[in-house]
Amino acid sequence: MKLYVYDHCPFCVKARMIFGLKKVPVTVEFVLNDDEATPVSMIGKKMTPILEIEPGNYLPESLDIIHFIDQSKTPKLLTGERNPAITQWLEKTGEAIYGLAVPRFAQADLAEFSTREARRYFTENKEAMFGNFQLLMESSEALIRITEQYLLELDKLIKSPSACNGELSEDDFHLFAALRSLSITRGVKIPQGVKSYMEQMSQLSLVPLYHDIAI
Ligand SMILES: N[C@@H](CCC(=O)N[C@@H](CS)C(=O)NCC(=O)O)C(=O)O
Repeated sequence: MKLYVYDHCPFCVKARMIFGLKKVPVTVEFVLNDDEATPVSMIGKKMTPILEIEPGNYLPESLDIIHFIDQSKTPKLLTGERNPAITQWLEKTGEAIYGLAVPRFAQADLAEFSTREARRYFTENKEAMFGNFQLLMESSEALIRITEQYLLELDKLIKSPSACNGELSEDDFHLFAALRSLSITRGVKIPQGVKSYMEQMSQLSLVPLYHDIAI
């Protein structure tokens, strides 16, 4: 199977995670960010992640990919209950986490930006959604301070480094994807419980954090 992704894309992170967690082999293909033709030829629109189950048979949508792979082989991994407090935490923190992460992605050495045109395409599209990147970078200090407060709240919600609610659930995919995005930001103080969770989930899911290239 092949999984078509952008490295920065949190939905793609969720889809990549299930392969590592479930130990199902997959070839991860990074699509250039301005390559509209490849995803459109597969699923009729420009969107990743896309799983190529077999040649010509494509499955989009991160949650559909997660459940498809989880059901493909026993034992099923997503057996835990969700915690509404994790959903609420993700809703309230999204603006700060992605306000920090998105302008940094635009500067990072990621596979989907290996041409100048692809990086420019991302910058133009995402500035229209998130606002001017230079201004966002200038508000980093304030955004980091709010995020650090949020992380202290999250530290109390995480029950285990290998599953935020104690048993693996959809919450882990949403939460790790957001925290992995945050890891592109240098200088954020991360409480020990959150740090252990990020490191353990990264190891189990085989999705590396961005600490080495953090900006
Ligand atoms: N509902 C989809 C959302 C996927 C999505 O929004 N992907 C973004 C990347 S993060 C995308 O491909 N956007 C088009 C673009 O970046 O040009 C899923 O869960 O897989």
